[in-house]
Amino acid sequence: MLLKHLIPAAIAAAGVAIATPALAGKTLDAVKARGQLVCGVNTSGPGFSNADSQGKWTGLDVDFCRAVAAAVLKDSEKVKFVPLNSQQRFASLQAGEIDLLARNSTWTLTRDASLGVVFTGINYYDGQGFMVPTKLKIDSAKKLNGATMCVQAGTTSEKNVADYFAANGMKYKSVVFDTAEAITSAFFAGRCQVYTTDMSDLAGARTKAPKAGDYVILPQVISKEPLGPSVRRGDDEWFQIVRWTGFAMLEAEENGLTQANVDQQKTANKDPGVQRFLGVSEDTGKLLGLDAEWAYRVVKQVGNYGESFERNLGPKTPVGLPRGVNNLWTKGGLMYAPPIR
Ligand SMILES: N[C@@H](CCC(=O)N[C@@H](CS)C(=O)NCC(=O)O)C(=O)O
Repeated sequence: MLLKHLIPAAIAAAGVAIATPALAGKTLDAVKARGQLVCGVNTSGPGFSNADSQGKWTGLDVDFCRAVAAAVLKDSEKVKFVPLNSQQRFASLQAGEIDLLARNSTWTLTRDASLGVVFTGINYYDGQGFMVPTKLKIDSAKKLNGATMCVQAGTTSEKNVADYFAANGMKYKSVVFDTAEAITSAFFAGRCQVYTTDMSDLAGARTKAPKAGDYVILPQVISKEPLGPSVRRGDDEWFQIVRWTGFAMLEAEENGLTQANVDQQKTANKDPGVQRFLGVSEDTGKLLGLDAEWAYRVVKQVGNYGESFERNLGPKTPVGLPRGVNNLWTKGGLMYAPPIR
């Protein structure tokens, strides 16, 4: 082989990367200039995003917004939360009113390809189900023929329920609402026999019932609802920042890095992967338009994915969901981050 062929081959074999720093995208510039991240969230989704009486927001999606603020603005508190109902959410993102949408939204082809938005990942694997009053003594979704169905406008739930009933040769009468508030109060007031939405939503809604035991969630899961954040199309740099922030939360968990131990681990843990992740040995932030400690701050200020899950949705919370498929791939779940290197 000629020398001129050998040299590029040798470089490739040695895995020498030619690193080019990311150009700061316009969203990153705008967020930095503003000193605040504007994040679209659910109006009231227990475990996902909820404001208390002091206006303090908590939830898995809220934590996601805070993690991006920690990575970009070095301060997880620098977030303005904009509550959006199901129909408003993508239009608001497309119109530039928010920098990021983190609002229990299902990644579908139509949404990803036609709404001017792109999903950056999945922060909760869900599926659609049904909740009914216990007193109706219904134990299966297959027995819902002829039921009145509370459903929210602008959701995948509306479409999936139509498919499910058609596929099973059953009929239903839908009662459509625009907000979670309206739908839960109507359902608990008996205006419809069934409430259909994502399983996590149903568990959250049940915490608002006058008596949780009066309602039962049926076992059937009728769809795949991969919930994840999305950003506006056309800003690849911003997309990368948001996507890798999600991965950083998973990678931290996989490496046993928590909010409580990350400072100690920064010096004590000599694993090259951990040293790189925390910005001690290498600067992975440079390629994203961030600094070396971006991932360290996500863990320090917000925590890893598992910590966020446990404090917002886990068995010890009122929502009380098991980790299930949302566990790490190393523990039998689906959560998997590509290498941060
Ligand atoms: N994951 C489904 C459903 C998400 C959804 O919007 N669910 C309703 C169920 S009540 C909700 O969260 N509403 C709260 C609100 O509108 O603020 C989707 O993306 O369409």
